[in-house]
Amino acid sequence: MTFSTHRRGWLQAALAGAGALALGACDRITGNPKGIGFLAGAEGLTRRAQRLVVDRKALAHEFHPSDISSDFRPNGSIDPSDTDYVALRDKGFADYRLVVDGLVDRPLSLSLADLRAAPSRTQITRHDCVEGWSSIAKWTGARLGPLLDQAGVKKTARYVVFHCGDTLEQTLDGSGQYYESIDLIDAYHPQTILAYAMNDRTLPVAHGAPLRLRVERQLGYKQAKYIMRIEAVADYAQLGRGKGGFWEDRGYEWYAGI
Ligand SMILES: Nc1nc2c(c(=O)[nH]1)N[C@H]1C(S)=C(S)[C@@H](COP(=O)(O)O)O[C@H]1N2
Ligand SMILES: [Mo]
Repeated sequence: MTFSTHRRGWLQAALAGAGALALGACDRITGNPKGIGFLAGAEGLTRRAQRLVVDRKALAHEFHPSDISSDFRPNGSIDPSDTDYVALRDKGFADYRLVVDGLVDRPLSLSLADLRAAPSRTQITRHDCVEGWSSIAKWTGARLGPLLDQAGVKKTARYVVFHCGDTLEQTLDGSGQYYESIDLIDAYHPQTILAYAMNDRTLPVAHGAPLRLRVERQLGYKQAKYIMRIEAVADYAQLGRGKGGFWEDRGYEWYAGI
């Protein structure tokens, strides 16, 4: 399966989903003959569907260096005590490998040097936590899209899951390990990066060293820190408690788009 065929596949799936949404919107505006005329036509539906997909692809606002917060607070896990993580950290992450596997043709195991050599992006963006605070920082990292292409994501994959190195809640069944998931539209968004630097310095442990996600059209809890493994999946129901992320398993929305 080549990437371009695959890409068409998920775009078509996204368009079909958006088309269904457009029908819902069409129902709601009955009484507006002009609206019905526009939306009921196949061409109108396609146009509206395309607009919804285009919205998901829009860039998050990028700020000026003078906007960078001097006091970006770390949140959630800030110093993981998990044995495997501590062992990596104590060696300055020299033995770190990012695993990319699951529904891929070519599983990857990447060192930090590999990640730093991969296609990258730098962006100054605002992080919005559901707790009601925001901070602005400059992030540099490897773009997720090209890495997924390198691995060859299979057509059956619909999400990518980020398995993290920290346990945020002690539970008997291990479901307290942090994880997150995003769909392929967010995964291939140009501002979606695996950040290894923050404000031009190596990413600090408190903010997710050695690698954390920046998925700029989503809220704070989607920004997985301490990423150890990225798994392409068809469904996230089998993971954790089945809701697609640590906080989703505890009641937060899976789709945290902003
Ligand atoms: N692995 C992991 N990722 C995580 C968290 C966490 O506890 N563990 N907390 C999330 C939440 S709620 C927020 S707001 C951000 C905080 O990122 P920061 O520490 O850089 O501020 O990380 C998110 N990603
Ligand atoms: Mo958050």
